[in-house]
Amino acid sequence: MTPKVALEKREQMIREGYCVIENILTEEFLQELHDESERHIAGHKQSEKAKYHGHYIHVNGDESDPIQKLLEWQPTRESLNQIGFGDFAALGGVIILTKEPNGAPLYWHQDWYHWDDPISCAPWPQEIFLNYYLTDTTRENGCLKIIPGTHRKRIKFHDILLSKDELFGAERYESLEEDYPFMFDDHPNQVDVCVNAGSVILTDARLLHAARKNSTDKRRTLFLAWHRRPNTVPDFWDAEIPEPIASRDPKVEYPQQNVPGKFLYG
Ligand SMILES: O=C(O)CCC(=O)C(=O)O
Ligand SMILES: [Fe+2]
Repeated sequence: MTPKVALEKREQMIREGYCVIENILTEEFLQELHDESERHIAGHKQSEKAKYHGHYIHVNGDESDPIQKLLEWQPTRESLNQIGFGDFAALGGVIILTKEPNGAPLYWHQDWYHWDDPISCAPWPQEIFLNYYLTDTTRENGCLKIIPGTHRKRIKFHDILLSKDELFGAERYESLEEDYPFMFDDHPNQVDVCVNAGSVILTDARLLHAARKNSTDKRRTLFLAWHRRPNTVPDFWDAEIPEPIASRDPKVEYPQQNVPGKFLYG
């Protein structure tokens, strides 16, 4: 990656909340990961509760050599370094996620659990997930869709989507239908992020995202790896530091909160 491209990726992460690094895995390693995923899927029963996720399998690096190799993959580490994200550390495992043939779409959501922490208004990412795709993704087989900028800017969707508490707490999940208002709808600003097998999408945990259904007869598989950086201002940051972060007390423990509050600005 040239320094210019690396800077563009960083700026896209800050402005839009996602970016793509093409062809980060070799053909040989892709095959190894494919074999590893099929082995895990063969021994796994897809739970009815996970109908919108497909297979959802946590695997730690210490249980699997190929997964440990993925978590330490040099081309990824180099790219993160070049982008200025070298202080992001992997959380130790991956989630294998499929869309089975004719598999359901995934509802709109975001995966940030620290909305009550002032760090939530950081212009830079604090927590990201790396989605490594083992198959090409298209609008037909379950590509990721995202709404750019929603990691830092409140839109109407934030107020009308079911929160995860509402979704899981009231056991609505089991009865959630694909025509439930807004949860699976298209949004005028959404972007389909279609990639080649072996590419990785970096996504800010705060970003609103979903996945299309798989209307093909082939499984779509991805490896999702969570990465986190310390609660500090990144070295590359030379613009203004938002006041809530400048005055943030690092000793305070904030309870988990997936619903955006005052730190997501309108
Ligand atoms: O399976 C996908 O395409 C995305 C998965 C996801 O966003 C999640 O599990 O939180
Ligand atoms: Fe997600």
